[in-house]
Amino acid sequence: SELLNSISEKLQQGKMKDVVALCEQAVAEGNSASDILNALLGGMSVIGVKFKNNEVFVPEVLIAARAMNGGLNVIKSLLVEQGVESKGKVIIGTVKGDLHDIGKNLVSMMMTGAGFEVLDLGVDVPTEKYIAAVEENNPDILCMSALLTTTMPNMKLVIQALEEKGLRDKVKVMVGGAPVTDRFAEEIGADKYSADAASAADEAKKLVE
Ligand code: B1M
Repeated sequence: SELLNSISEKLQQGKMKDVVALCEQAVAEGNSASDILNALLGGMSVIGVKFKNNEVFVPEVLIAARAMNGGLNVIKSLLVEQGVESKGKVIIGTVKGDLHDIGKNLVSMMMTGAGFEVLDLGVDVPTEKYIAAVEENNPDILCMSALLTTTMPNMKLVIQALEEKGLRDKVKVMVGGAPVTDRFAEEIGADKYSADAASAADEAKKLVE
């Protein structure tokens, strides 16, 4: 629809206020959360291609990402139909050196929607912070996100630190992010790789069953 197209376009222009207002309008007009999400993701993927081709640069991508997170916040409550009883506890964060948070935020929302209690450690999370959070909160699952080939190896460092602290068999480890693969997950000793936020939430449910 025209409204969903303009969400995508305003996102590409980095107009956060417009994106938020249009998303609110879309919700009010009865559009589904997944249609609105697809409009947001579509806009972000245009930006991703332009970024790769050097047609836009970090500042433009950053304001587009802000608009994306603004739109996500509007549909959050729709994505998250309240799970009554807690399925378990999840800790999530983007690894050290990595500032990408959109995918992580989406995974966090889907996990919440699936009934998990989610503790989000944010971005650029050092190994010690993951370890301290696991020690303090005793989660069922630890989720790590990485969007850069240069920060992916930090996932392995966290798993090694869990092993060294004798915590590895107390928590399931899930990993994801654009450059991460099933094979990489296996290599570093993670329990599960997920390609997207919805399947991450499904896999999380299976892991705690
Ligand atoms: Co950056 N960036 N970026 N960037 N950026 C990428 C990732 C890149 C692929 C663009 C490109 O060149 N084509 C490239 C990485 C190349 C590589 O390593 N192979 C790149 C680069 C190079 C950089 C900088 C180095 C650029 C520079 O400064 N020269 C720099 C690094 C900064 C840093 O982190 N230290 C940088 C900076 C930025 C911004 C800050 C400007 C901004 C981030 C803002 C923010 O997040 N708040 C940004 C953005 C937005 C992108 C792109 C355009 C979009 C990423 C995104 O949000 N996608 C991206 C291009 C692309 O991916 N095509 C790019 C939408 C999101 C929903 O998808 O995050 O993949 P994604 O999440 C998915 C799945 O992967 C999965 O579920 C999600 C939803 O289905 N998933 C998980 C994610 N995490 C999971 C965890 C799980 C499970 C599933 O745990 C269980």
